[in-house]
Amino acid sequence: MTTLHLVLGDQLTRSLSALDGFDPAHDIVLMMEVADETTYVPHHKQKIAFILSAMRHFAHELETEGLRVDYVKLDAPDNTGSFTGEIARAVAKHKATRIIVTEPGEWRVWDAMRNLSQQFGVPVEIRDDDRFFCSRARFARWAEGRKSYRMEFFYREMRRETGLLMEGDEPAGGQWNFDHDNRKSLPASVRVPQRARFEPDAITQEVMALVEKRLPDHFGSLETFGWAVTRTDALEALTYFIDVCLPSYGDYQDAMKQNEPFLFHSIISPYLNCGLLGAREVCLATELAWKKDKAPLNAVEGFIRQVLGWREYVRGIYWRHMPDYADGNALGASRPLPQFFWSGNTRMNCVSQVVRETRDNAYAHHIQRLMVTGNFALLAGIRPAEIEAWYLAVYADAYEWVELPNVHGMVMFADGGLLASKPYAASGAYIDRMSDYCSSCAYDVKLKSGPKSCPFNRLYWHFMIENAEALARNPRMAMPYRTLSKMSDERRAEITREARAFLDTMDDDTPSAQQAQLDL
Ligand code: FAD
Ligand code: DLZ
Ligand code: SF4
Repeated sequence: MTTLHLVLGDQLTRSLSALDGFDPAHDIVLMMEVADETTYVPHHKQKIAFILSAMRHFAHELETEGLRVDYVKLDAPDNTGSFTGEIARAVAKHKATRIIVTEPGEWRVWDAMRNLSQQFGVPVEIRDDDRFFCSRARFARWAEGRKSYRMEFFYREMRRETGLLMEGDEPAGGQWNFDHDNRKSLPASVRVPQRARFEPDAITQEVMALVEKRLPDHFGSLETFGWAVTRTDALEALTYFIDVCLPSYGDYQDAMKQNEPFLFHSIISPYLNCGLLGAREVCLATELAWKKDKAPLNAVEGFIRQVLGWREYVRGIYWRHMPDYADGNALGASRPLPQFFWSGNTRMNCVSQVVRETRDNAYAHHIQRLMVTGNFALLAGIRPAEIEAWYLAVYADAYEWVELPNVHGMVMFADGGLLASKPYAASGAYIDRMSDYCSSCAYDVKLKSGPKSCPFNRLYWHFMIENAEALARNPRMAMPYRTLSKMSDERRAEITREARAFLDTMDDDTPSAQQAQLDL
């Protein structure tokens, strides 16, 4: 009587529910590297190498502990290339009579797993993923009867339920929210901490060579690979964050700086999402830093809000509304994704910086994702499915359950306001306030029209004009629409003309194309 216990690439946690009750005498852990997962979007090379290397290290740890692991490598001769194909082979090979799996993180994989039993004629048990604070059922109870959701109310319930940063029934420090203190730009005098790279070991190097050989055209560079691929190293990264970066995390949470991709962020999302770190342990560790006076409350609350609040909230929305959630396009956005999202080849310095850092690191921090590339995609009216596929491909932490609500809901407002009460649309002034990008840009952030004016300024008002029907009645959009109503017809016509001219030629907005025009 052999039971197959599946461990997927984002389930690398020893206490995973699928491993409960594992019987070393009879049972087998099945782990599969499969072509389907590496290519369903053109994942960044670092993302693939990170996941496969972390999987191989995790399998090795299980084996060292005495568990039998059937580990299928990507280049194994009989590898069928899909989860279902590999499970079918393993069921036959081990004469398995039962399959156990923890609920997969993505809807498409969960859908495939729930049909396995019928396909193979063996019972399949799908267990809850208890690595999250809020189960799917718990979120459904919270969401019941609400037409739209607001993170703040969900988060307060989670704080009460977990007791994190609580003093009795009251929030620590008498306040739930320190966002107001957490919007500082970065003064030039503040030194940004160095980040250590984890040197690729033999296993990682083998995986990197495999990725380079099989997927040479995927986005991104492997040269700068420095991710932790074991729990021990991921814990080291967490400790460094808490000791060195956390005290300033709150203050500079929204800041951006030229050539400084990490600032005071934790850079632990890939580890949390693949299971090397747990959400509870990182929240408790940061809370402890506050209790020991090693980090201020605005920093620790700001961090816990992201993990206990936003992370659980977006997952709840994903599972409550999939598979239909992905289909919406409330603003009817229809423009194709420009090439410079892959090349970084644009004169907009902010966009170019974020794309190039993304290519080098498979990472950008939240405000870069939301207010630079995201804001641009929103203002330019990029087709939601295209920009969603981009975000899913390019970041080491990207899995659909967390990427989709952030992009579809928070960035593109494609869900019509289910996740956020208003679109995060902003002109160049926001980017100028929160970064030093504008001072080295070919465009002038102070100009609102003309060929040298910042494209974010031109596109901002065009976005408001184009989407007036959907947005003008939103009370949180009252201010921009009041300003718009005072603009003359001529000014509106000029905005539309200039924005369209930019949008129609934006892929030619490269330094070399501009030079070619000057040379004519
Ligand atoms: P920190 O700033 O140090 O934050 C700590 C942790 O909080 C993160 O590790 C992450 O687990 C969590 N967190 C913070 N913000 C969010 C959020 N909005 N949603 C969910 N969790 C959050 N995060 C992903 O993990 N995967 C994604 O695919 C992803 N796609 C995104 C796409 C867009 C357009 C936007 C705006 C945000 C996206 N995020 C995503 C959220 C956030 O940008 C990243 O979690 C964060 O940048 C990761 O870096 P960090 O670990 O240094 O974060
Ligand atoms: C992202 C990813 C990649 C690139 N490769 C694999 C893989 O070969 N095997 C695997 O088990 N998981 C991989 N993953 C992560 C999966 O896509 C992830 O487990 C599912 O999306 C969860 O539903
Ligand atoms: Fe970005 Fe505009 Fe600033 Fe250039 S001027 S960096 S395009 S916000």
